[in-house]
Amino acid sequence: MKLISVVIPARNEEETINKVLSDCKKYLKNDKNHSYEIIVVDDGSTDKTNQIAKKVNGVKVIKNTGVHGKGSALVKGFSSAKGDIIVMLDADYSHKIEDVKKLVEPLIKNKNCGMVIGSRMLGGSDEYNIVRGFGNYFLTGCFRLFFWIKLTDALNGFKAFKKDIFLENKYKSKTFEIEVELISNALKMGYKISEIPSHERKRAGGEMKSFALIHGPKFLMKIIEESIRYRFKKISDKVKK
Ligand SMILES: Nc1nc2c(ncn2[C@@H]2O[C@H](COP(=O)(O)OP(=O)(O)OP(=O)(O)O)[C@@H](O)[C@H]2O)c(=O)[nH]1
Ligand SMILES: [Mg+2]
Repeated sequence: MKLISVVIPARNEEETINKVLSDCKKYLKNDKNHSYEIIVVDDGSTDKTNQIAKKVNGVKVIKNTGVHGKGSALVKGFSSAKGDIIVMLDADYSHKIEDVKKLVEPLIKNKNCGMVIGSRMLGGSDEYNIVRGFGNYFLTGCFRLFFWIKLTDALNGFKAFKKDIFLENKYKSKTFEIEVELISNALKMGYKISEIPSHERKRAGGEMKSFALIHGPKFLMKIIEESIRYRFKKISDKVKK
C-alpha cells in the first residue's frame, strides 16, 4: 500500500477550505489500495483558513514562515510530505478530488511516468474567460515549442508526481511559476509526463490570487529559462555517453 501526500496551498480560503477537506475525506480516506496524508500549507492568511483546517481530523496544517507565495508554500509542504507520490491541489474547490485516484494511477503502474497533470483542455473549465483561456493556451503552446513535448495544459495546479522530482532538485520559484520548474525537472530526470481529463469548477468562494498580467509574463520567462537548462542537460548527457 503506497502512501500518497496531498499538498494543498491555501491563502485566505476560509470560504472553500472546508469543502475541499470534506471531499478529501469522502473520496480518499476509504481507498483500499492506498493511504493518504493531507497537508494544508497556509501562509499569510488573514482570515480563518488556518483555524478551520486545524479543526478537521487527520489533516496536518503547516505554516510557511518564509517568503509568501504559492511556490514557496508548496515547497514547504513537499518537504514535510512522507509519501513517495505527491498530489498538489488548490484550496478553492476548483479541482475535482474524485479525480485524484486517476491522477495517481499512471505513476504507480508505469515506472517511466514521473508526473500526471489534470488537463482542463481535455476536461473543460468553468473558470476560463477569454484572457485566462487564451493565456493558458498560449503558454502551453510555448511549452510545447520550447520543450518539444505534447501537453495540453502544462500550468494547471492539479498535478501528481513522484517525490524524487522534488527531492533531487532545488526550487527557486516563489509563486505560481513553480509549475514550470516541476515539469522541467521531471523531464530533465528522463521521466514521461501524462495527462488525464479533469474538469475545473469555478472557485467556490473567496478571491483568485493569480493575475494574468502579473503571472503570465513570469510564466513565459520561466518557460524560456527552464527550457535552456533542459537543453543544456540533454546536450551534457549526450556528451557524457
Ligand atoms: N499558501 C499559499 N497559497 C497560495 C498563495 N497564493 C495562492 N495560493 C493558493 O494557490 C491556489 C491557487 O490559487 P488561485 O487563486 O485559485 O489561482 P489559480 O489561477 O486558480 O491557480 P492555478 O489553478 O494553480 O493556476 C489556491 O489554493 C490558493 O489559496 C500564497 O501566497 N500562499
Ligand atoms: Mg483557482
